[in-house]
Amino acid sequence: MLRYVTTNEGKVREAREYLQDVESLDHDYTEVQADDLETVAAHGARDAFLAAGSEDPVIVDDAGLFIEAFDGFPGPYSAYVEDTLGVDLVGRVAREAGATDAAFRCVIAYCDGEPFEATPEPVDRGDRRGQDLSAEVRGSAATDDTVAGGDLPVKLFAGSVSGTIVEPRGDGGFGYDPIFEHGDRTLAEMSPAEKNAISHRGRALAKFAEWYQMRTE
Ligand code: ITT
Repeated sequence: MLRYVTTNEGKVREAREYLQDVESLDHDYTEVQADDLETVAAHGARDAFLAAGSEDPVIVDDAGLFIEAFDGFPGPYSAYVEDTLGVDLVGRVAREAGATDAAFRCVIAYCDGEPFEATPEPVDRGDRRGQDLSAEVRGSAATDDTVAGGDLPVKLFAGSVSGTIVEPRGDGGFGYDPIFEHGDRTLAEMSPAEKNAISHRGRALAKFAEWYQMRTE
């Protein structure tokens, strides 16, 4: 059984549209401080796989709001900023600064303790930034000797959606959805299926679900 490791029920609701057999696992994995979602998600997936103490595969999803004129802030710090400033204030500051172009990004990290077949997707970008990743990009890095502790192979799936920061509207979704407009509606004004069809998470989940089906066939 695939486990979606998160403390956020909203994420699991969205994932169920793509994955029939998924259980949420409420494990608050240690979020490393990093300036990219990939690193955070990869660490989280390894941590959760080991903590779960079973053979079940896990996915961790790290997401964030990236405001263009603020150099991507709050980005990987979106949860902290939501808890401290709050969504409404982030929206107000962005609008007053004229910094309304933004994107949501989501990275799903998968770990089942096993290596992966060669694939065009980068593998295991978590711990070795700055080193030669070309072998990983070719898919050859996930060999048996990487299957240990912090070096567990992780596969990453990314999705993004661009939009505009607006005054809060709508009561669906979660997090920053009310201040993020795509087309003429905020994500909080969309049904879960409509949000999934265009969202960062929906796009990452669609890629993951297709790959996971092949892996489990
Ligand atoms: P877990 O880490 O336990 O999965 P979390 O809510 O902390 O739960 P993230 O760190 O990925 O998850 O979330 C970063 C922030 O971005 C957080 O404030 C979320 O509310 C927000 N966020 C993530 N996905 C979102 C989405 O689809 N729509 C709106 N806000 C989102």
